[in-house]
Amino acid sequence: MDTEGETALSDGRLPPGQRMQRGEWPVLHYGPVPRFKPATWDFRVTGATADGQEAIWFHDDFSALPTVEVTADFHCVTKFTMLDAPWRGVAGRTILELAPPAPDATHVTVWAEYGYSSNLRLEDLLHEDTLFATHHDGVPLTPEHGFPLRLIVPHLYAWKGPKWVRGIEYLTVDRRGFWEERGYHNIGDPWKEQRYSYQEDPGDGPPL
Ligand SMILES: Nc1nc2c(c(=O)[nH]1)N[C@H]1C(S)=C(S)[C@@H](COP(=O)(O)O)O[C@H]1N2
Ligand SMILES: [Mo]
Repeated sequence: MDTEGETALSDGRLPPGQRMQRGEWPVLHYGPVPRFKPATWDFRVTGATADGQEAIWFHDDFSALPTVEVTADFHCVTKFTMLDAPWRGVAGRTILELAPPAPDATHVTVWAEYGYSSNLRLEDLLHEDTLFATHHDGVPLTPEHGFPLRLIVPHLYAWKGPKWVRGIEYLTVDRRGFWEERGYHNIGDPWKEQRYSYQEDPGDGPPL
């Protein structure tokens, strides 16, 4: 595509400091790619739930939940942006409705294989574009992109979307996740260019 066309296409859609990704969708994560084991896979909702009980879905049950389709931009803190990524999966708000939080819950930790985690405000999970994605571009996610399930939070940097996600934990006090405790911003809004924890304002996150 010529430069002018690309500028028109991305006009107003590239957050500050981001550039458009050309070609292949990069694979970025810390550690190895886990192997999916359908017999033992589950998705758990723990922590401050409304009824004090854990909710658990095994893979077949999770696959039967209602799905949504979302087309959204994907912003990685390493500065690449992918426009119009087509996802399918279970809306964040569906999980919140089926396994609601206690009234005093304010945040969640999203847990993935090997202990990777990220923290979000409840409203980030309720955002209309947030989904637990099973498919990208009409086909199941590949193992390296998070099969069988990953979170997508389009309005935040992509590290806020764990691949190989296994559950959420409701929190009554915010707690930093994996990258948030290693120097990345607790909120991670790309439009405010909230990349690093040293940019946090008071109230943006728990003390480091
Ligand atoms: N489990 C897990 N999920 C993860 C990560 C990770 O290290 N582990 N990295 C995050 C980061 S920094 C980005 S940019 C996206 C990259 O997703 P992709 O590899 O599908 O492009 O995954 C996010 N989810
Ligand atoms: Mo990233």
